[in-house]
Amino acid sequence: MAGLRALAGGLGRRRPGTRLLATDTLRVRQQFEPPPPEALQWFPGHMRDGWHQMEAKLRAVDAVIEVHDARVPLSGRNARIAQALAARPRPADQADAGLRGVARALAALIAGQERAARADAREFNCMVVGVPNVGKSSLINALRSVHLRRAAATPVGTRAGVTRSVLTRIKVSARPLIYVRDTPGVLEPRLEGAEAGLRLALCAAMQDHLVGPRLLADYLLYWMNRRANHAYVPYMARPDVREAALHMVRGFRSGAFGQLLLDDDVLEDRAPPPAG
Ligand SMILES: Nc1nc2c(ncn2[C@@H]2O[C@H](COP(=O)(O)OP(=O)(O)O)[C@@H](O)[C@H]2O)c(=O)[nH]1
Ligand SMILES: [Mg+2]
Repeated sequence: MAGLRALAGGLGRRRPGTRLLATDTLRVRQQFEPPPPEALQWFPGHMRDGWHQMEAKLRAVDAVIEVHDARVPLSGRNARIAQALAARPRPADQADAGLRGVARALAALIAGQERAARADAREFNCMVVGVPNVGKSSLINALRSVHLRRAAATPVGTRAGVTRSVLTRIKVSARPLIYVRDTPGVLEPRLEGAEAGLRLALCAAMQDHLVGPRLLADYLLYWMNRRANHAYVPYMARPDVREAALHMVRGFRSGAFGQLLLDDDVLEDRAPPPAG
């Protein structure tokens, strides 16, 4: 419970002496104090360059595959990408389409494509875009492995910022002949609101050191509490409580609480009756 109270009160917000709260009377924050905007601004040089490279290549591609993280389907939308693609036909969203679904959608799109300008072109060129760390490179590698049974051609990473420039074309299918360009993830230079930024940061769309684990955990805690989702309690509280318990026992053994007579009550019962 001590762990729960510390968590429910928000990291670093616990006041000493506050009463333990039972889960059913848990009072949680109704608002999250936003971090300073600069904590969530991330548009480093490689993104700026990547964006210009992408814009330049956009005109030369037959299709754009926009990859989204299902945990942030809205916070992960990049208005700049949407604007740049506004003039192009957009196929319906392929939510949860799976790899074969994506490949099918791509093939259908390609089959129906007006290619008046380059009707003689033999191959199709696509570009994969999306915010950082959303699975763009993984998708390309998976398409390549499903269609060509070839090894990975573009590096995948758990951190944002692994793909740093618009890479050369990667072949992902032979019939029809399809090439895909990987791109660096781009975040908007100015994010829409702190919560969108924190949600993206939780999904590792920014490098963790920028926002910091404390703010990330605090926001996640706020988010879960607001939804009465306490799944973090067994996950978090158990090791915390054990650690706290060990600390307390060690403190007792080392005399940190003074000389405590554990048997004081038993001794009192046995005390001889007062004389007289
Ligand atoms: N859970 C889950 N993780 C994925 C998926 N696709 C990629 N990942 C992981 O997300 C991380 C980033 O993938 P990557 O392809 O490098 O993303 P990119 O930055 O958009 O190119 C890696 O740790 C991948 O293993 C997916 O569909 N589901
Ligand atoms: Mg990548």
